[in-house]
Amino acid sequence: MYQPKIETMDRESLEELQVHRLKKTVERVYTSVPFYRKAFDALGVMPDEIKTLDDVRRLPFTKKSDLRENYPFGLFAVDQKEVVRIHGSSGTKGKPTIVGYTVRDLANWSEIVARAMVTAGGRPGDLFQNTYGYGLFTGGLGLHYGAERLGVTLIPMSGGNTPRQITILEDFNPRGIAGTPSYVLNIAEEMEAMGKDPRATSLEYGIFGAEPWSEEMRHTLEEKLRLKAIDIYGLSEVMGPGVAIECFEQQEGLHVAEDYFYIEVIDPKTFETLPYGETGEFVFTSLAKEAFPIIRYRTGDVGFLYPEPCQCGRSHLRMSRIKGRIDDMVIIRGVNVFPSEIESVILSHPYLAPHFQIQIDRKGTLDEITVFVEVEDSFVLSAGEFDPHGEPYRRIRHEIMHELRNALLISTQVSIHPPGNLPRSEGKANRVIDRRNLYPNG
Ligand code: DLL
Repeated sequence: MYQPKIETMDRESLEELQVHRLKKTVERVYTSVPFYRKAFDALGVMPDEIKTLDDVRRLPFTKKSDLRENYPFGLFAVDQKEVVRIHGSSGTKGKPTIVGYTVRDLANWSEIVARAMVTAGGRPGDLFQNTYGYGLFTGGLGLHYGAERLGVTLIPMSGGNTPRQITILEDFNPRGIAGTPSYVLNIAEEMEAMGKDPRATSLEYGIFGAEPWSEEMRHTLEEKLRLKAIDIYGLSEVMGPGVAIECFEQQEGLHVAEDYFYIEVIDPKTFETLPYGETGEFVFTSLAKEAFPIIRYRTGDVGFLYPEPCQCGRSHLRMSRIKGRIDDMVIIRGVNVFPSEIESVILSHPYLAPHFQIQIDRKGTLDEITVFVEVEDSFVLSAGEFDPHGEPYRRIRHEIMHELRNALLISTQVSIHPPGNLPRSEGKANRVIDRRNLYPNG
């Protein structure tokens, strides 16, 4: 079995390796990136003062806006000629955030993804369908080279063209698939619409991530496609997919590739590092990157670190599934709500399709949520032609409002839609329509 010793290394040796790499990284950014030199100087911290992992807390944070302000190559620590690949993340506003990789960075990344694939239940010789988009997005090429490194027969489908995805799935019989949970769900539904049975494919495991998804979404995918749904996490600023992944043995918590990344959880208000078990914002420091080293990157992703080791035997820390992004969190009368909590309610409902969108409006000084949901065909069959004012539809709408209220402790509006009416995803699903800044004065 491909399981490098590093994954089961005792904590002491692992932390020794982390400190060694951290020192080199800190030295590298201080000498090669003016942005970091300035930030270190402003805090009065010199690279040679960083001697232990706890010293990381003395280092400055890096934010997405710092990448934007240094667009495109201002945070690179090597000459552009040494950068052999560029990736980026589109985000929601303005220019993409750009990152770069040297030859060694790409080799390390492939190694990390190869390890991740094994952790997910993959093995050399597998056929594997990659539906992550190829391009500036790290999903496509990241999985691609990791799979090749492992010795997997990789089918580089990229996203979209769903009928062709289905043909390949049926003709090639892959054991594994990768994609956003929302897009692979879309493929399964298209199969059903064509009268095919998505449970009858050859798939045994799916590597899903790049967007927040809930435990209920996992059940839906596992049920619809009869496979094991594994959560993979990553972000371009830190590397791309593979920063952390669940093990197929436990499927609980994502093992962080700690030999390459140092993880912290901070309180986003006080910036204090939180103990294991407490929920806050994930922060990463890269330990071995050349082209784009990053110090204490504030991901905006919310979750916690498991205090106890995993039963699978890997010694690397586990991060929780991402609850959501701080930017997507809505605060309604003091209660924090993440779209994934709404997803959990919708996917547990027998008559709702696993699709939804959330619209946030500001009425005066108050935020208001409207949840757009879609009824299943089976409901229309029993309730009669879709009519949002008709009795069965009004009843189900009230039922959902009630369930959302119980789960979220706030009231939401619900807008009910006929089957197939809400947008389907071909990559990262767009769950939140934020209209708060459209009419800032209410
Ligand atoms: O989404 C990298 C990736 C590709 C991860 C394929 C997994 C699979 P970015 O486009 O830079 O990179 O977006 C990163 O996506 O900060 C999270 O908010 C979100 N995200 C990524 N993985 C997960 C996950 C890729 N498993 C941003 N669960 C991150 C929840 C995720 N959110």
